[in-house]
Amino acid sequence: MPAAPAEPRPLVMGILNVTPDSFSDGGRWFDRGRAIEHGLAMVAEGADVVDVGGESTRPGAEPVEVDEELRRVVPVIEALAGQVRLSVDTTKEEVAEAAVDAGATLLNDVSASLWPVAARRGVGWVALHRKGTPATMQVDPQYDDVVGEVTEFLVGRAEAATRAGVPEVWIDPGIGFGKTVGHNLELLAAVPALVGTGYPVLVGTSRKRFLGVLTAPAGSEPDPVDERLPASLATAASAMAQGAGMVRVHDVAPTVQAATLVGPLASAAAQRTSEDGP
Ligand code: HH2
Repeated sequence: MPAAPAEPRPLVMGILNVTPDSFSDGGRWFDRGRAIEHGLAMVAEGADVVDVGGESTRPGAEPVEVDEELRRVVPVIEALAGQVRLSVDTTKEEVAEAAVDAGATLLNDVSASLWPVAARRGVGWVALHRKGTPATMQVDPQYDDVVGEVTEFLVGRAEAATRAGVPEVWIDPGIGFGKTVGHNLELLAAVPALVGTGYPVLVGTSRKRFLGVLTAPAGSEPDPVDERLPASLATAASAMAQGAGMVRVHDVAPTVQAATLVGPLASAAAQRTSEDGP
């Protein structure tokens, strides 16, 4: 008997930072050959998208010149093209254009400004909310209503992109981009509000600092980056269970396993609710 078709699951975007200074894996994949190997390993683990970045966005990161960013990301995208869907994590138009030429079909844009490129090239676009720049964003971020402000900003950008003809628009609340621990938690609890806008939602919590803050004893240093997998999985699973269509992660295999459970769990919950019905 043929196997039943697998239930569709939320997508998993694997992170490939071709950088010397990313917050969790800086330098590990900076060598081109190792970056390509790591990209292929994530494909083997079930990544639906591999997100190639050549400039760290961590708080305080040094900006990277266009030529250097091109040198980092383009050969890696060329080498992986055809094996998996590729996105480019950039805020620079020239890099976005060259990445599309090399085979990327999604622009992952933490500046939420590159939709004209996505429209012109007919590729997908991710709009992320951030407050400030990497240099300033974690200096006392303030909101009156973080969920309302983030949602309004993202919908505004997504509507502009859709009007411009971008064929696929994702929205991302930008966990850790100008947000306190409390703001991050509020946004993670508000995924249904983002999903309710009608745009597919991408969430990235993987190994971020706020997880280390929340898991460490009060008043002590955050738990280290390489001890944040359980918290990364818990937050990714929570986002997916609330309707996020894609999560951006460093640890692909365990996240794919978690993603695979979301559909059957939702079906089982729906079944119970209907059995309990009036
Ligand atoms: N987070 C980071 C970078 N890009 N893109 C999206 N769409 N959503 C995110 O949450 C997001 C992102 C920061 O993480 P990382 O790439 O691991 O680190 P760095 O920016 O230091 O390279």
